[in-house]
Amino acid sequence: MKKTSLPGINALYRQDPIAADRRLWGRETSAISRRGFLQRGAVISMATALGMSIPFARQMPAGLIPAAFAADNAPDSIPGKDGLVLLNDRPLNAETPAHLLNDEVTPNRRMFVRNNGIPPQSVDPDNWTLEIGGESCLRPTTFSIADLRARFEEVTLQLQLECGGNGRSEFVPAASGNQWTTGAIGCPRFTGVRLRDVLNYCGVAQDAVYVGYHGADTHSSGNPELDPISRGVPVAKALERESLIAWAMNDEPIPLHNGFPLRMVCAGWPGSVSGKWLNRLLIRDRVHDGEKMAAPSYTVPRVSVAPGSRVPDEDMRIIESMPVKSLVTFPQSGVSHDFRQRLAVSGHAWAGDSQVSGVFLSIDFGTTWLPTAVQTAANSLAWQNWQSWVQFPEPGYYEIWARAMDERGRSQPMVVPGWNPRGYLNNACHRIAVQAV
Ligand SMILES: Nc1nc2c(c(=O)[nH]1)N[C@H]1C(S)=C(S)[C@@H](COP(=O)(O)O)O[C@H]1N2
Ligand SMILES: [Mo]
Repeated sequence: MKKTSLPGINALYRQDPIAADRRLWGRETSAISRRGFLQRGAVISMATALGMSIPFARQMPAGLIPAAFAADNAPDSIPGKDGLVLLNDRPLNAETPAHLLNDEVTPNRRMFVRNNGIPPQSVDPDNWTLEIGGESCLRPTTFSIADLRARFEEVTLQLQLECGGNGRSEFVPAASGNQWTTGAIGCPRFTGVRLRDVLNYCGVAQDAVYVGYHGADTHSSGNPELDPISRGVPVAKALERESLIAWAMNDEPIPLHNGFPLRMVCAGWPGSVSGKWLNRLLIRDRVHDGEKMAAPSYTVPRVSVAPGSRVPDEDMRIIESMPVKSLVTFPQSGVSHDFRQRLAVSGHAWAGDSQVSGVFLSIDFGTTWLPTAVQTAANSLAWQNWQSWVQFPEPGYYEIWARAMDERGRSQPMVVPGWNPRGYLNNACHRIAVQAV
C-alpha cells in the first residue's frame, strides 16, 4: 500500500489541523459537506493519495485520517525486545505495533516498556529484599524472594497491563508525554504470590486506606533524593485475588525493563499502579502521597472539559479502572487481500475491572457492525481474544474498525473521547487499513 505520499500525517494534524485537512482532503472544510461526510472533490483527492478507490466513501466521516496513513516509525532494537517502536530513550519508553501483539499471551520480547526513570544497574535476585511497613502495618517485615516463595502460595495468572497514556497521540490539542499510539498494552502470564497474602501476614490495620510502592529505579536527574514514581492502589484493590507480587513473566525471570527481579501487578488499572523493581510497600493510613500520585499525573477532570482547558488540580480525580478497549492484531494494517476471499480478522479486548460482553467489526466506516466470536478470559483481568471474518464487496480501500463493549453496556467510542490535560484513557476504536484487490 502506498504510504509515502503523506509522511507523518498524524504529526501534521497535531501541529496544524487546518493545514493537514487541506493537504489530505483537498480544500479545507469547504470540501466537507454539512452532513459531515466527504464530498466528491475530497473523495477524489483522498483516493488519489491512497492510490485506490474507496467503495464506502459515502459513509466516510469528514476529517478522518485514513488508517493507511498511521505513523509508521521504524522499530528500534532494545535488548530482549523484538520489533518495539522506541518513543523515548531517556527514560526508555517503547511500544509494540498492533500486529506484533497477535499472541494470546504476550511474549516477553513483545511487552511494552514504560520507564519513568533509570532501572537499577546491577540486580542480584538472591539478595533482593522487599520491606513491608507504613503507618497502618501491624507487623513490619522484610522478605527475600526465597522467603516469599517459601511462605506463601504460588499463583500464575494472565494479567493485562495498559499504560494510562496509551493512545495519547490522538488527542487534539496534543497532550504532553510519550506519544503512545496503540501499543502500551500487553497481557503476559505472571507468577508470584498474592499481594493480599503478604499484606495479611504483615497485618493490615483497621484504618488502612492505600498501599503505596517504592522501586529501586532512580530519578533521571540522578538526584538520589527523588523517586521517579511511587504510586499504588486503595486497600480494596490491593486485597483483590488477582493482585500479585511477581518474580516471573511467562515462566522466565521478569525482563530487566519490566521490573526484574520483583514487581507488583494490579491489573485493569493504569499500568503506573504496578510498581517495578519493587523493594518497599507501605500500608498507608491515607491516600499514598508518593511521586506522581498528585494531579495532573494519572488524573482526569471530574467533569468533562473543553479541549485545551486548564483544569485546577482539585477538579481532577485519580484514574482507577481503565475503560473498555480492543485491538485488531491480525491482519497487519496495510495488507493487500483478494476481495473474492473472506478475510480472517482477530484481536483482543479488555475492560479494566469489568469484562468484555461483545466485540463488533465494521468495514463501512461504522455504518453497519458484525459480531465476532469472543472467548472467555483465561482468568479474571486477562484480555479476551476474539475472531471473525469479513467479506469485501468490491476492490478498493477499506478500513476495519473494531468496537468492544463491556458487561455494563459501555462501548468504545468511534472518535477520541474526553480530552484531558495529560491525555489519558483514549479508548477510541482501533482501525486498520486493507487494500482489497
Ligand atoms: N518503579 C517503577 N514502577 C513502574 C514504572 C516506573 O517507571 N518505575 N512505570 C509504571 C508505568 S507508568 C507503567 S505503564 C508500567 C509499565 O510496565 P512495563 O514497563 O512492564 O510495561 O509500570 C509502572 N511501574
Ligand atoms: Mo504508564
